[in-house]
Amino acid sequence: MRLTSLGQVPADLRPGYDPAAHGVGIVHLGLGAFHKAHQAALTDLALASSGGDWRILGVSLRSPKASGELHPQNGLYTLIEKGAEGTTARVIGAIADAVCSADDPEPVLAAMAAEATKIVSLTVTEKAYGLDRAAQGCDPSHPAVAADLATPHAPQGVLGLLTEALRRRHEAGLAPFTVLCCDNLPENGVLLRGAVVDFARRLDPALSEWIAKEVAFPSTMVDRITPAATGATLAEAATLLGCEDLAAVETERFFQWVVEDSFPLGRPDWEAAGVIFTDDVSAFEAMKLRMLNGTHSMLANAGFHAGDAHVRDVMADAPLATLVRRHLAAAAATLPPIEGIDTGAYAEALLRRFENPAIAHETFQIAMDGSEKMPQRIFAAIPDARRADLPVRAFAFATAAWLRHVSGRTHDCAPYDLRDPIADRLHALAAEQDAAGIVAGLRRTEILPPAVARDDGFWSEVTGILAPMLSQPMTDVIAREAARASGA
Ligand code: CS2
Repeated sequence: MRLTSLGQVPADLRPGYDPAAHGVGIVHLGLGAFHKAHQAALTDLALASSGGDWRILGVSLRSPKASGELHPQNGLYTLIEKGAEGTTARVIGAIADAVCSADDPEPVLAAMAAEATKIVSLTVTEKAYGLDRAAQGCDPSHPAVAADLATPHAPQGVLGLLTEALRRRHEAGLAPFTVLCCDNLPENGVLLRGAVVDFARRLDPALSEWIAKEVAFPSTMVDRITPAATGATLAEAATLLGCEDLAAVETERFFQWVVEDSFPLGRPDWEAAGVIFTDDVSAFEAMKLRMLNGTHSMLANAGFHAGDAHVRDVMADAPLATLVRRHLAAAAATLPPIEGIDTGAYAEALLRRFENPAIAHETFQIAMDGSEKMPQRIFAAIPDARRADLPVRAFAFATAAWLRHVSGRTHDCAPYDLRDPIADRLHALAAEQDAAGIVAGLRRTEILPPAVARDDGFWSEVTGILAPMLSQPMTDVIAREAARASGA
């Protein structure tokens, strides 16, 4: 029997409110495990504490998998929270229904344009937006952006859906919804605002001006380590519930959500769930991107090739764990101070989170989409390090490890797919080149900020680290680097 109603759920796992008594006020684009473990779970707590019509219509953009799992369960799913101190679980009632916009964008647009919708939130991954980061606009060569510019009334992509829904509201004389970008991008609200305004300008300058003037795009920092659900996750949920739950998700117990408080049409009482509201998220965002995500990218690219399948395995691999600590310290040193935050304590907490024995977070998963992740996680820290006269070795190592991954070399590991939106370009740049050739090729791309591309000293360090990574066992390169980092 499959989970379809709360009547099947043991009393101690049910939400602390009656979901049916609350209407939908949020449309969420990007119905992945992260949304279910983070924004939906925290909205669930806010509903239990303070009520309101804040349930969520979840939208899968491309693959109908997530919506196909949740729709037959009436949006219900089990959230399993795991830490060294044990496991807790509860069923989330915040998602009212789930649909897939690739099947038919019309119901999604209708929901976004409905007066009851006050917020459209997004976790679609960095690559889905079609951003031109340097110009703070949209990238018209991105496949979804190009398609939606050609058929703006039947959009499939993020910018197309947001713009068409906002157009409909404007035409109907309705106030715009708040757009809440929850992806790991620096100043994510500002970036998304620039992209939507630019996209709309290409179709309708008056609409673009209205969006620029009237639509709120608060920036947010989101954090919760959430691996993709596995068969083991579903089996655990079935044992807890006594029925089948194909949409169950597992995550760590920790979460953090820092949000700029700019919601003209209101929002759930997220404070009640522990969300932090602030006027300026950017310092928190930089800390999280450079320390958590930057270290994640380094350890994933290096660890995958050293035979560490999961982050917890990396932490048990002493030389690589030394490089994890070095990277956290190097990243912390590039950050401006944040009132009330001790980056040393944050680094210690991250080490414990990475070690979490109950979470099997795959290094291969984190290594995906490096071209979209490296700029804000690694490259952005380099000019700050240079300005403060700090060493850049940790960032050079992280960059070399990414280039090793991109190179496709398999002299010491099994063959793997390079998963990246520009995998073909990266493959052409890196396959069959020596370290100097790969570095020269990368320096000619737009992936690097110009100041970093020009930094000869940095690239000579990267080349020196990458050369042995292309022919020697990664474990040997890591062992030598760890010895150097510990001053041995
Ligand atoms: C990870 C993130 O997959 C990745 O690239 O670095 O998903 C990370 O687990 C989250 O940002 C944690 O909040």
